[in-house]
Amino acid sequence: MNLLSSKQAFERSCAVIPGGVNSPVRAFKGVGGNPVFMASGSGATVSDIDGNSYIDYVGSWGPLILGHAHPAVVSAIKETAEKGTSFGTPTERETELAECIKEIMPSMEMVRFVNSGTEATMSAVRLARGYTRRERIIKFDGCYHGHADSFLIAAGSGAATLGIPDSPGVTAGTAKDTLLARYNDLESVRQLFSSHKDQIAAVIIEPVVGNMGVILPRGDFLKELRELTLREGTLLIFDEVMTGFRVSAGGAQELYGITPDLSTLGKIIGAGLPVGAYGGNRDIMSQIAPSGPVYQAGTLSGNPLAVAAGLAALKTIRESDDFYSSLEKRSSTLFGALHSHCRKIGIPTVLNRVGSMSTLFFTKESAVVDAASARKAHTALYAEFFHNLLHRGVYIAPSQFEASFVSYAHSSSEIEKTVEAAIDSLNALKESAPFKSWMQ
Ligand code: KE4
Repeated sequence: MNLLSSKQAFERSCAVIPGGVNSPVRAFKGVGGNPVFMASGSGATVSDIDGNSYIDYVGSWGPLILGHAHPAVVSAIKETAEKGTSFGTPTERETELAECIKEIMPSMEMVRFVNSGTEATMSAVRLARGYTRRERIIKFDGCYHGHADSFLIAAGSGAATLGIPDSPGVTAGTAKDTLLARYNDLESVRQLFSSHKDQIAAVIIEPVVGNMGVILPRGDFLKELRELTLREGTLLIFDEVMTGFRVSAGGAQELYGITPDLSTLGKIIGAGLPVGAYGGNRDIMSQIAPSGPVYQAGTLSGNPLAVAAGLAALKTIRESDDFYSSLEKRSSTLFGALHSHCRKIGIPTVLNRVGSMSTLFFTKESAVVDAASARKAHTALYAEFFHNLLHRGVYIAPSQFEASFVSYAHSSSEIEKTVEAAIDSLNALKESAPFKSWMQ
């Protein structure tokens, strides 16, 4: 496979863009080698600047649940652009999109649009602090909520500890207000509440984790977290930037039957254009300026193009009578085939999947249930698997700690082709030196 133009393009971009990319995970640091520069996409396929085509399971990291360049989305963007790209005034389409979200996710009685998932989560946390007049938040080790300072906090030693900055530039003053718990471990949350009584404004969680690779909530974890936060007067924020409209129409909150106080959205509601949103009940959301004192603003928030794309996507999803059932079928066929082949040829793996988001962990652990168990995965083997697939025309997430996604555009023949390429890739992996030394 010729990747020369991508290599040259990367050398060129590294001269003017830090790391040659506009978001770190695109740089292939998790799998090695040079990133592939894409030129176009259509349906389930992307094509790079060397003319290679790939069946795409990244889907721009989640937004493209309809696939690339869906006709309804493209024509909505075209028609809107011809009437102007932004006015900096309210427009009726924003209200329409908010009403649509509220109908599908009733916990979001009121919605505010922003331009990214990060803006949504940072605004939701500010709102929770303003509403409760408390300062600390709890997040879970390994969960990612965007790059706002409060979220860039690594786990210190142990699971329940004061946060330490995960990035230069995050001050100790910020870090001290972010407490860390362990995902799927309610006791680690209880400990924080008892040691910080009446100080915790919010617990923010990825209800299904996508950013440690996919990790599912176990048993009554989410239900008990909801009950605990209600007892403590702490707001529960479901970060559904990835899971919203992904794991079911109404997101994880519908799938698991939990009503959070605030939810954050992104990705799919923009169908590939920059959108984020946060929302919750009227009492809380009315605290947001200009109806209340908690300030939040944005030049292009709710801009016509992104709103038109999001409306077209949600309308297309709602008009389909088998959207999530067919996604479920295709996803279970694909990932089920991969996992059973690993078992057949003796490659230790754990498959975590909810609907069309999934991660195959190369690990000897019996289960991957939190950051600690996820980090035991053999990232070099994942990297080998990634490149084996890439050279067979299949593009999955370039990191063991990310999710891969099936879209509605993935046809059964593309799924079959992917299974074939994956079986070849796994057979080759089995014969590789890293695998053999791992199994000694
Ligand atoms: P953005 O600011 O990247 O739009 O959204 C941040 C965010 C918030 N919450 C969750 C649950 C998320 O998954 C994200 C962003 N996800 C990553 C993929 N793991 C975006 C990819 C990237 O960083 O380039």
